[in-house]
Amino acid sequence: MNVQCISELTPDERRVLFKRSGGVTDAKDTAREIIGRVREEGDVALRDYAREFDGCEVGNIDITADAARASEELDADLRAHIETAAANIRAFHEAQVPDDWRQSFGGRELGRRFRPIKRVGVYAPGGTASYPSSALMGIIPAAVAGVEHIAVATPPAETLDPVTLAAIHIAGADAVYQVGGAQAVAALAYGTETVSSVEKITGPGNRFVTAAKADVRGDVDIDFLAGPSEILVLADSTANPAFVAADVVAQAEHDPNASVVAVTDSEALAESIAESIDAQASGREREDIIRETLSSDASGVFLARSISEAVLFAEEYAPEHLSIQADDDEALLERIDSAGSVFLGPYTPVAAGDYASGTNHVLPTNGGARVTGGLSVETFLRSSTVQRLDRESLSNIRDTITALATAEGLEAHAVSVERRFSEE
Ligand code: HSO
Ligand code: ZN
Repeated sequence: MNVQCISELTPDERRVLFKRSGGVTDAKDTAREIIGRVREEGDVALRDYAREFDGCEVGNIDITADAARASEELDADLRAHIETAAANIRAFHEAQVPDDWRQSFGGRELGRRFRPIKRVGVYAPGGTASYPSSALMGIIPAAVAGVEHIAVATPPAETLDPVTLAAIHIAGADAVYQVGGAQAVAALAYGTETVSSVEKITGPGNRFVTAAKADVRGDVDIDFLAGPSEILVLADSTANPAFVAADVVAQAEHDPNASVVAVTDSEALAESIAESIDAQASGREREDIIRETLSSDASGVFLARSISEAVLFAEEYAPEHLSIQADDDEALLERIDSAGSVFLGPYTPVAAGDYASGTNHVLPTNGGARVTGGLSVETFLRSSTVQRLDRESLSNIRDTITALATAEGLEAHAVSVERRFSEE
């Protein structure tokens, strides 16, 4: 890997780094066509698409019982580890549950109430990206929020991944369907004979899933459009280059379209990180994918002229995962606003958050961290406001309401207030 100086990047090179896109645009037309067919033909379309895209004949679309069985039959040791991860994820998400509140604002009693969305759909990716951990991350926050009906869609296969099925069951899904891609999103959004429709669809998937989520948004709610994994490690001269490289290589193995970046103000460290990345990529089971990710223009080791330049670079990048490996990591964190999930210090590998520390790994990519956070309990809650005024607190804002209503030409609004004071 070469080290590039931030100050020497061309505008085009900067654009590739900062305006990442998951290639969703190309998938839009296909996704729309699939959605249309699922809406018209229901289960028949789901079975046809399983044949065409997944190369398998689907018997039962509803595999809820198979997931329960997979969990019973799972190797006891692995099951215990899934339960440990699930317990840690549950604990962190339980701490997020907001309390309803009411407060007096000059006699006006105002408050907020939080209630779970009733029916949600969680997409659990399959194929080479079949991640039991993502099933836990998608389902547990919904369960903690108190969602009544959690439906899970996972792509069909000749043999479904038993570990993912078990994780889906352990996390607390109410219904499990074998349906993948844009057709899964369509089925969850509009329903078929077998799949009952939901009010919100969450979870990461391939670009067809993401394009379909963008398409159905409006008819149903969605979380956000997540793309391939990203990591940015912000390091100073005190960082251990082998640790930095290990985290970079780890996220690089997800997908050739992943983006992996290390940025530092130390030239010596930049060189050692680059060397260590090359060395650690060698011999890995997924070396091909890792090498492809590393060679992309959206990945690299970057040298800043100062730690401030490195911080600005990280902030502009707005990565899904930000790892800070520096002497005063808390001070650097203070200067960062845009990151999906932050990992501080040498003993906090991103893989800890990917699997078992308890935080969620379904996070905004492609700069989405500028406007949103990752999956959380709030993703599955809605809020309403509540208020009670008495005669006195209403009279305090009476003239203000009447003046604004009159300015808007809405006389009946003004009258609805004045009536309260004219009946004495
Ligand atoms: N790093 C991924 C999540 C994941 N890692 C699943 C391992 N398994 C999210 O960007
Ligand atoms: Zn990962």
